[in-house]
Amino acid sequence: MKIDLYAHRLSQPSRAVEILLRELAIPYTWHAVDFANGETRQAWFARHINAFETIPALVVEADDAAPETAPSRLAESQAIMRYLCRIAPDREASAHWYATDDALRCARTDTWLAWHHNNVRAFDMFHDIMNLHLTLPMLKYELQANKLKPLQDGLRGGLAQLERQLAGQTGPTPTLCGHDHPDLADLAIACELYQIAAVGYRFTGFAHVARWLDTMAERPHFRDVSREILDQGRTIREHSGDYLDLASAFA
Ligand SMILES: N[C@@H](CCC(=O)N[C@@H](CS)C(=O)NCC(=O)O)C(=O)O
Repeated sequence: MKIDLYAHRLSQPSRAVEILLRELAIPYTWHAVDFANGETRQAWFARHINAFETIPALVVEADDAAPETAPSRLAESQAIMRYLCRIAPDREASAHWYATDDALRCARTDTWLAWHHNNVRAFDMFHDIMNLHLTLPMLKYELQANKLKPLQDGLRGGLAQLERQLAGQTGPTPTLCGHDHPDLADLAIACELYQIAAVGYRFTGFAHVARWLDTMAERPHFRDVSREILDQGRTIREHSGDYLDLASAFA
């Protein structure tokens, strides 16, 4: 099987898919898509890779496919991740991430994956952080107050729910569903929150979330795939100064 991943390392869902490919030891070819400059909206991408015009996207060719068979094109990170867990040759590893033969365990993971859209991803503030970083100093206060603050306020509700969930788990490794190994929900949500942790936001008011995120970020594949977002975060931090409210936003 030949797998091509179209992605970018500054994209949260792209990183989740790439980290999973590595965790499952599935070989893949990586293609950088310059989404910030509109590459996903170019005709070639929409026509041949993903009609939704987003990354990550996966193109899969079976080894025994007839020459006239078109490769499968997959979109949406959560669908892609579930697919990868279903086809991974290493069944033991994939069962940790998404236990395809345990309906109840999958339902619990799916619950948090679905929750993630409205409670974490919906308050993605990275675009506005980039805007703040690139804009004129005189506009920074305005952007912080009008754009970033409402997102920070919204995210706090999601962080409080995550905190309650993680506080209720008793295992040695903090995971959302209480297993001793993270699953797809841990991965998707951690990649999303790490995007702003890289800029320097600290979740000091949510101690269990902070510890869980640190534990996820220590995983070697997570660390390797997240290097670029860490560098980008550092650059933003060094140039944006106090405007970001790094210390107290989630205190
Ligand atoms: N729900 C989608 C979200 C994908 C998404 O928003 N990708 C962004 C990058 S993080 C993108 O491709 N944006 C390109 C654009 O909007 O033009 C998923 O999980 O795959």
